[in-house]
Amino acid sequence: MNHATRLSSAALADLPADWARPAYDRDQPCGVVHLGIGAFHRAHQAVFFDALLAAGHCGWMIRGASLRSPAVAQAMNPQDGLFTVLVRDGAEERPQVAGSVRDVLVAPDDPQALVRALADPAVALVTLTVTEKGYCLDPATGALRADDPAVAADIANLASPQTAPGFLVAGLAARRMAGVAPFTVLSCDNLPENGQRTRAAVLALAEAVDPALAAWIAREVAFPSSMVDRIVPATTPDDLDNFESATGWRDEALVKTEPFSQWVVEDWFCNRRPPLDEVGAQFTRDVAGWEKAKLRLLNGAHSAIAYLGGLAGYAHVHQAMAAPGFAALIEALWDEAGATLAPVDGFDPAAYRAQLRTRFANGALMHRTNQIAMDGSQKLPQRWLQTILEIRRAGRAVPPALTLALAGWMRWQAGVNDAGARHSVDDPLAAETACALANAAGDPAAEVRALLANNAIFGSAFPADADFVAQLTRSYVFIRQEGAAAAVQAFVDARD
Ligand code: CS2
Repeated sequence: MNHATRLSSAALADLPADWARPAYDRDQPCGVVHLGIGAFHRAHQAVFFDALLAAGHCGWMIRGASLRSPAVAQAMNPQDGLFTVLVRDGAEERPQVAGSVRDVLVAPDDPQALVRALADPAVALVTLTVTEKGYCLDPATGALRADDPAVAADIANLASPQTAPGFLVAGLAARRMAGVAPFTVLSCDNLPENGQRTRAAVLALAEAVDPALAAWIAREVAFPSSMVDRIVPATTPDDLDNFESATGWRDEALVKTEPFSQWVVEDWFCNRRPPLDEVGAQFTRDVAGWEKAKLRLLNGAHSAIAYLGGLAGYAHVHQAMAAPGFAALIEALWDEAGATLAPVDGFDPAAYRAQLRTRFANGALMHRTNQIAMDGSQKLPQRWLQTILEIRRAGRAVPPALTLALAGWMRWQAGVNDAGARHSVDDPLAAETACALANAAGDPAAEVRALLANNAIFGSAFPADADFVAQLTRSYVFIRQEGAAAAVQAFVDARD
């Protein structure tokens, strides 16, 4: 067996000549702290900052932080923060080593170290990818979940925070005390008006700790919204091993992704603004339209593929997209969602849809349906439910594709697919959905009603919409009896 070399600063010069790598001085201040340094951050924001540093803009190194697990720190710190981005499309594979991450802190190991990093005057920007549930908000109302034990712990003891809003408040409090200007808080999660939501979470937590601090934050801190887009499947142990045997390099922090990448950022900063527009991002006054279109078209379709495709036994997005009926179902879902979108300057829905067809067909990504199926309770409101509500409030017919997708989510909660194979339901509300199903004692209509009664996900309008409940129940019963593959086929046949 040959011995692979682990990626590190010392080994940079030995990389294959055609791999892109950082040629800039990495020993410069961190202007960014990133909360939630997973694969998505590495393949998206960190690549933009790598380009910024490569273009000669100084002071934009990133200090990463994991709020839960030490895994990323263990992968990246021995590599001096370096990692490879593998851009994959068809047979084409382009490795690029990115250098924008300095190091990674593990918040639970040393929360004060992260608060100190946030208080560093060189830091002008805090970016976040903490996933939907990381904001500790009620998915239906967007209010801070004061009943969450971690939120309650942060309010009781801000000296040792646990949550993302808690760290932001503690970091801002330290800066205020020291007379240092606040950082800009930039959410990069798939939530509508993610800046406003982050602001609401931070202000609610600050208010509970110190109303004067909350007032200062409300006055001084910018919380731009942003739309982020790049498909980044979770890296698997096989990906690491295959990379090692193909190249002779071991990279524990490798990420694989698609060529496409987009970042639209609201132009609202209270501290230095990184000139991201020079490296392909867009600054705009109004991100809401972009976010809504991306969430309803890309993510909405993704979740439909995840549940219906997963139930039908397709492990990967491209396989589901090639299966009978799925492409037509997704077109129907896009028609339904597209009708709720107001025109956005610079956004061409037809071109976007065409691009999505190609992106979803990229088999080299091996994007798992299971990965997208995670945390559905946190994703459904912005991906499907708001769309359905708007359609119904406008007095229009129940949208059948979105309704079928929702029936697929409901069936997914049972933890068993069309073929009887079991899957785990990876969701913070999994215990609640399991309990709802158990209480319905095998009656499908009662199962639908029990799941819809979950206020945190659905609010109160859905159970009261009789036509919608009837159609949802029909779709659910069909999936339960015939399977999701047959339900998708029947949906398409009925439209022909
Ligand atoms: C996906 C997203 O896992 C999911 O829920 O829908 O991560 C999706 O791949 C990205 O938003 C693409 O930008």
